[in-house]
Amino acid sequence: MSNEKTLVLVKPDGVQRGLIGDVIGRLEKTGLKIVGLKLIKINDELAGKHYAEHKEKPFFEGLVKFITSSPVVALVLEGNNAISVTRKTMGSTNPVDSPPGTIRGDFAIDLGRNIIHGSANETDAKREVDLFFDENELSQYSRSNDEWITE
Ligand code: DAT
Ligand code: MG
Repeated sequence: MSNEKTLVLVKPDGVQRGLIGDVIGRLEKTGLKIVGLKLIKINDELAGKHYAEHKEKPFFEGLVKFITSSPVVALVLEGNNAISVTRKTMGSTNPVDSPPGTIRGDFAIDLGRNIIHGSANETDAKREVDLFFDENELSQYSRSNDEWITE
């Protein structure tokens, strides 16, 4: 068990479809703490850096076009196992393989319109949080119910 930060994006499809509240609500209810939050339009440069690992993939161009097409909500979640808890709450990359009860399973039907991004591992999480947020945009605070969430 370790305290981690992870980057989440409500992608352009989630924003356009009015799912910001549902997506954030599900993540919030896990007990993870929101320590950064903003609505931004991703440009080509940021998209290229964010999706650098996919540069050579045939779907890269479409992915960048999609993620830059309309604003996203970027958030940083913090808590024990924040990365894996968020990935579990999101579901699988392809919504078709994502079970009911997961964000992608409940709200999406297409691989290229899968509503949400969440960092895949610790290295990616650190890189992605730094890419999207300045240090002064992140808040450190405690909640009155923290002891009812984490032992
Ligand atoms: P994830 O978003 O679950 O971390 P990923 O990092 O492998 O998945 O891919 C990033 C995004 O790219 C993914 O959310 C949707 C899109 N994508 C992945 N594989 C794809 C494919 N074969 N065809 C089209 N889009 C794809
Ligand atoms: Mg990924």
